[in-house]
Amino acid sequence: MALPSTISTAQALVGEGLPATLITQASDAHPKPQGHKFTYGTAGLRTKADTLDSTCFRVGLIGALRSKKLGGKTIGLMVTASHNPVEDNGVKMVDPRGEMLESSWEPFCTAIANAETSDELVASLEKLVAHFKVDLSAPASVVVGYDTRPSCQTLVKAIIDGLSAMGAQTIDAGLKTTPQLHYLVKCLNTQGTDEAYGEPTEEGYYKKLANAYIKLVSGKGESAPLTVDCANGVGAPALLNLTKYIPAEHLSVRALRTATSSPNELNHGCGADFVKTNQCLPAGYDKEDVKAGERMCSFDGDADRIVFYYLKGPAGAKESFRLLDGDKIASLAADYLSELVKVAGIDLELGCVQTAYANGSSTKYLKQRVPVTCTPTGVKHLHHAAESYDIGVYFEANGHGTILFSASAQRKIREASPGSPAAQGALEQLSALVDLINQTVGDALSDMLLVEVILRARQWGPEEWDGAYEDLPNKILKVNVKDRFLFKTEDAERRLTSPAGLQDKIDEVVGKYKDARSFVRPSGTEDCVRVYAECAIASELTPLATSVSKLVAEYA
Ligand code: 16G
Ligand code: MG
Repeated sequence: MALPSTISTAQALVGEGLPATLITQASDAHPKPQGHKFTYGTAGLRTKADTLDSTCFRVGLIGALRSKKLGGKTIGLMVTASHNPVEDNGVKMVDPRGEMLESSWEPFCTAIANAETSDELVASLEKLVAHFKVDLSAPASVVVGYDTRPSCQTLVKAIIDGLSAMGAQTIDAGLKTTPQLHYLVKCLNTQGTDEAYGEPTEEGYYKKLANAYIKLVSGKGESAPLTVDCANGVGAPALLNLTKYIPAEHLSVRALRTATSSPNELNHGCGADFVKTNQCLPAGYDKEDVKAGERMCSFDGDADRIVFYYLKGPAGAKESFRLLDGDKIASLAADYLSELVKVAGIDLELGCVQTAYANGSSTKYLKQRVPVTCTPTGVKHLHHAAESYDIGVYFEANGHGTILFSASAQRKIREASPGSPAAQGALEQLSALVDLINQTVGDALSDMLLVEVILRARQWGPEEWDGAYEDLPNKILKVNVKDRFLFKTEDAERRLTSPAGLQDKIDEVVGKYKDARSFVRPSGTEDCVRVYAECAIASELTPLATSVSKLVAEYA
C-alpha cells in the first residue's frame, strides 16, 4: 500500500479561543444520543457502533487538541472494537511515541464524550484547553486508521469532521491493524531524527519486520507450516501482505478465517479471545485437517493480540488441546533473550511484567529466572512498567504484549565489542530482534514472527515449548452487577478494598482449596465484574470459581 494520503490540510484558526461556531455547526450534525453514558476505558471508548457517531466526532476534536498540546506532533486515532462482535466499535488515541494516550487526558475524554449539547461540548473542550494550557495557535496533525468493521466508514467520517472543525492536518491511513497504526504514528514523529523508527508506510512496516525476520532465520532450515486463524479480521490482509516480503522457505503459513468480506464472521467462533476464553480450537477446525503437533495461532480482530496452541492427540478430543498463551510467550521470550544477553557479554537487566491474570505457574517459573512485576490490567500499565527495565518483556495472559528495549540497551547492543564469534552472533541477533519486535505495542504479526524465530533457533516444536511449566487449571467468570464501579481494587487488582468485607470472605473461600488464588475486578471494557480463579486440582476449579462468583453476586 502507498503512503498514507493527506486528505485535508491545516486551516488556520482565527483569534485566540476555540473555533466555537465551527465546532457547534459541525457538532449539530453529530448529535449525542440522549442520556447515553460513554467512558474512556482501558482501550478507549468502546460500545455499540450505532451510538458512537458523536463520540467519534468529539474524539476528532480532542485528537487535534492533543496534537496542538504537543506542538503539532502527530497523534493516532484507531477505530476498532478488537475482539468484540461486529456490531460494536470503538476509538482509541495513540500518543506520538506510539504508546497509549496519557492517562490524565482520559477523564476529559469521558466528559467531552458525555456533553449533552453542542454548547456543553464547547464548554467541556474549553475546560480541557485551560487545564492543559493548550496553545490553540499551534498546528495539529492526526493519522486515522480503522479495522474491517462496516461501521468504520461513517465513524471515520465523523472523526474527520471533528478534525476539520479544528483545522487539523488529517492523514487517512486506511485499513490498518492497530499495531500498524501505532507504528505509523511513531515513524511519522521520528522521521529525519536520530531515533527514526522506520518508513511511515504500511509497506515500510512489512519490510522492517520481514528483513529482521529473514536475518534471524536464515540458515536455520525450512519452516514447518504454521496455521493462522486471522479472526476474519484485518489481520488477514496484513498477514497476506507480510508473507509477500518473506520467502516461503522461511515462513510457510496456512491462513484460515480470512473472510473479511463477511462482516458477521468477524471474531465469530474464532480469534484469540474465543480460543483463550474457551480453551479450545476455533469452531470448525476439526474439519480443517489439523494434525497433532502442528503449530497454530489465533489473532484477534485488530491483530494486536495472539495466542498459540497445538493438539497433543487427535482433533476433537478436548484433552488434546494445549494452549500456549501470553504467559507461555513471555516465558519463551524471556528465557531466549536472557541467554542471548549472557552470550553477548553485555550488562542488561531483563525483567518481565504480568498482570494478576498470569497463571501462577508462569509467575513461579519466571520469578526463578528474572525480576517480575505485576500491574493492573490494560496494555498501558504493562507498557509503562516494562520501560523501567533495559529489556522489558510484557505479556497479558490473553496474548497482548511485546518486548521493549530501552534507548541505552539499544546503544549497548549497537556499540558492544564482541569478545568471541558467539558473542558477535548473539549481538547480531539482539540487534535484529530490536527491529523485529514492535516497540510501540503488542502486535500479533510481530509476536508471531518472534515465536517462530525462537522455535527455529531452539529447533523446538510446540511440545518442547509447552514443557517449560504446567498451567494451573484456571477460569474467568463474568458476574453482572448493578454498579461495577462499587468494586475497587488495590495491589495490582489482586485484592478488593470495596465493597467492605468482601475480600475477607473471598480469602476464606480460597483458603479451602489447594494452591488456589482468586481475585475480583470490575471490567474496564464491559458492564460487569470478572472473577478469576485458579487452583491445583482441576475438579476443584468450578466449585472455587462459582463460590467466589456467588459472594460477588450477594454484594451486588
Ligand atoms: C482491553 C485491553 C487489554 C485488557 C482488556 C481487559 C488494551 C489495548 N486492551 O482490551 O489489555 O486485557 O481490555 O478487559 O489495553 P476487561 O477490563 O474487560 O477485563
Ligand atoms: Mg485487540
